[in-house]
Formats: sequence, C-alpha cells, structure tokens
Amino acid sequence: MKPFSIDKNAIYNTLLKKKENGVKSLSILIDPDKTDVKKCTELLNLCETSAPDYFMVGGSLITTNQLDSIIDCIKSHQYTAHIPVILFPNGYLHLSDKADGILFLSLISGRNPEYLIGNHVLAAPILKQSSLEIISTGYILVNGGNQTTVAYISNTTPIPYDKNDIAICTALAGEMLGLKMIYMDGGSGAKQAISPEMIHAVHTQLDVPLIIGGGIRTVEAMENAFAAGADMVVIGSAIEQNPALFIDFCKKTKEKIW
Ligand code: 1GP
Repeated sequence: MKPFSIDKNAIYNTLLKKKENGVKSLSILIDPDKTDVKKCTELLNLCETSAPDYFMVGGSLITTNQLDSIIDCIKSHQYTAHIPVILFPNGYLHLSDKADGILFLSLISGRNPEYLIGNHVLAAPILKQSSLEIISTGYILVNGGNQTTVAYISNTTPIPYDKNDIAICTALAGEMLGLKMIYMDGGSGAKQAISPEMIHAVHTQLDVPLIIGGGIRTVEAMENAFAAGADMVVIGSAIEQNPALFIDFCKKTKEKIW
C-alpha cells in the first residue's frame, strides 16, 4: 500500500532540494527479467545497514511478468517500504500503479518517433488515471563501447563517447523543451561508463537534475560521476553480479555533501 502523499511532485521536489544542497542520490535499478522475488528479497535484506535513495524498476527488454511482484517485494520489505520506487519503462506496456513515480522518458538522443512521442501518446491516458508521479525526462544514450540492448531495441544511434558538444546541445534542447530531468545513460552493461568530462560539460550547462547510469561498476566510478556533476547515479548490472557491493555504494553516496 502506498503512503498517502499530498505532494504530487514529492520525488521531483526532493531531488531539486537535494541538488540545491549538493546532496547526491543513488538509485538501484532492478530489472524484473534478471531477478525474482527470492533474489530480490536477499538484496533488500542488505538494506538493514544502508539503503539506496531510490529503486528503479524496469529495463529495455522485459519478457517476464514480474514487474508488479518485484515492486510489491520492495514495498512490503521492512527495510525498504519507505523508499520511492520509480518505473524505468521501455514503453507503454510496462506500467504499474504500484510504483510511486515514473520516468516519462523521451529518447532525445535518437530520431525514432516511437521513443520520442509514440509510446507517450499510448501511455498518457493510462498514466492520467494512475497515481504515479510523472517525471518527464530527457533520455540521452551515449556510446559506452558496445552495442547495448536499449540502443538495439530503440533503433537509435547513441552519441559518440567523446562528443561532449553533441551531449551538451542535446541536453540543453531537452531542458528548453521543458523536460524536468536529463538522464545520460551508457546503457545497461556498457563497457565504459560515461566520461567524467562529458558529465561535467553537460552539468555546467544544465539547471535541471542530471542522472547518470550505465557501466558503473565500482565505488570510484560512482564517485567520479558525482564529482563531475551527476545528481543521481543509477547502478544495475554491478549489483546483479555482486550484491555485496550494494552496501559500499549506498554508504559512499551518503558520506559527504558535494
Ligand atoms: C541502465 O543506467 C542503467 O539503463 C544501469 O546500467 O546496468 O550498467 O549499471 P548498468
């Protein structure tokens, strides 16, 4: 059961306040295709010591029917029931009212109308009736050295790894279009995380919160992203492969004001 909230923009407003105060956020991405309730519970048990700020649930290719049960698992666990769950959907088919919010992603680095506006038209009437907090987000894929599922499925070309100027212009256009956040992603399992130089270049031009994900496997890589200007880092694969890393990532995020 979701707690009653009078602030329909609670997640976003908290992120804005954190950004203002130099407080960073960690989001753990749970792909419902790569876990199950048992494995998810084992991960959540680790949250007794230290927990992430958000859970994202979703992925670029979902072939199972576990979205609701994974969200239920997070929301019913004693250590994580209070943590906001944000949907990270691959399209209008993967929505769940059990989450708290949704990244309403427009894939602005690509030129595929289905991911710029098509899915959004189909999702809009469903979302209008839901209680989800809708956070419009400019989603920018950056080449991380390998073909990722998201690039393949979305049929889009990621921004080249070292083309900071393209990333800046794309992020600025997203902000000017009124998108409330920018998410730069190397894609799940990217060989290389987005460079701190690119993160810094985009961060210095933006007013809205900046999310960074894809290929972040170490605490050092996470800290580099924060130091370069990321407001939120998203980690998925590294924790799927080694759940014990979870605690280090969570603790380090909370250690200082940036
Ligand atoms: C993918 O940014 C997320 O969209 C997380 O990526 O799985 O590589 O951590 P990883």
